[in-house]
Amino acid sequence: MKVNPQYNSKEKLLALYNKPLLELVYEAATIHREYHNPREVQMSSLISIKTGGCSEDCGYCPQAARYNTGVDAERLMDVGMVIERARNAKKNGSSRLCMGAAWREVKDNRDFDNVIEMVQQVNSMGMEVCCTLGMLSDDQAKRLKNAGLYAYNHNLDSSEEYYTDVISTREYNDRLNTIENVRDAGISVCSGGIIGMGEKIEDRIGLLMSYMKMDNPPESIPINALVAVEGTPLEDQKEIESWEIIRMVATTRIAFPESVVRLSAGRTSLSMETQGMCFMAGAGSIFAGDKLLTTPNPEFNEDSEMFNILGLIPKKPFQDGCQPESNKDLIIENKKALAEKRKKELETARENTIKLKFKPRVIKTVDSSLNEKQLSK
Ligand code: SAM
Ligand code: DTB
Ligand code: SF4
Repeated sequence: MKVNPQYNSKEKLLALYNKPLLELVYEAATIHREYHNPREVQMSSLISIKTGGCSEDCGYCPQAARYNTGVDAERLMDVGMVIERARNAKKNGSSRLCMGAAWREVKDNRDFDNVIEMVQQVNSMGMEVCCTLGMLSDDQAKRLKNAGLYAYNHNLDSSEEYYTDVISTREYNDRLNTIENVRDAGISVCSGGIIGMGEKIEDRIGLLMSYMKMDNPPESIPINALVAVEGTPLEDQKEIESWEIIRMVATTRIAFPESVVRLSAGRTSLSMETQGMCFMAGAGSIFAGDKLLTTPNPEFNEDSEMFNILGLIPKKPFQDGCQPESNKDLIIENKKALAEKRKKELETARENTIKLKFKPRVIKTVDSSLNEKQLSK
């Protein structure tokens, strides 16, 4: 059951969200146990492979170039560094690696070729690879799939109505198109939202309704609590109450029984008890490691202690789907072949120039013995 037909309208979902809290949690916990192992929680690590300098105006985001948040624009991280971080994440128990880039959309350039290589290499380490790189064309989605990408994260973030209050540089429909391209390429869809941006409860329900309307809703639904960063338009937003995130997780759990509900940004402000209620209500994943993309997150050790106390176990990779194959990327291979051809042409040209410059000495001889005598003089 991908979507719960009992809650397929705005009104029904709103009534569910507003149910007495413990009844809501009980219902969510019951559904969770039917579809998932309640002790398993996936640890997923985030790497910001391209930080800051983004052209978009997302009101929550510290990486938008137009806000003064102290996040500097950096170049794409090199492949070796990403692999080193991935190894560390795996060693600490993460079974998924999510690589994030502060891009509006992916461009067909060298940076994207490097991302393709990152995907190939991390997949070969036996981790689920996820990327969040902004908008994607269908061809770009296919290239990522071919490289071995397991999931793509692209959040709708709020209801269509509230979206325009938070972002003006792109439309809700642009996001929906990318999700469709990802889906069509056969990549697992990870899409969710943020609560605590000043939206109404109806907007939280509106977000869920957008997924409800899809033929195939996301396999993963991250629920982020806003991390209000100084310098962004949402810097003064007050922190959500703990029961708001519990309600949102529980409602999402019940509405999409098969999806993995991800308790994402904002955990540093949540007590272990609140997080425990979220796991009880169906959260099946966290981001692990002391940093999200640019903001703080609990340390590995803290989470490991929480797992021990709550009796949770880290979920192994590929429990919900097969590991994709990593195939050679034709664009990169063609570029390499072309570069090799150019190199050879250059070498031949260089050799020819040398030959031209240093013409071999020609000795005119009458007979070879005379020639030898002349030479020995
Ligand atoms: N640039 C790409 C994009 O927008 O899709 C990928 C990176 S972007 C940082 C990924 C997601 O991070 C956003 O969609 C949003 O849900 C989340 N995010 C960004 N800033 C946040 C904040 N301050 N608090 C909570 N979530 C945030
Ligand atoms: C998601 O929904 N949350 C993560 C991940 N997907 C990419 C990102 C959270 C970012 C929080 C702000 C920051 O650290 O810059
Ligand atoms: Fe750019 Fe993504 Fe941040 Fe928006 S959320 S400003 S697109 S990095």
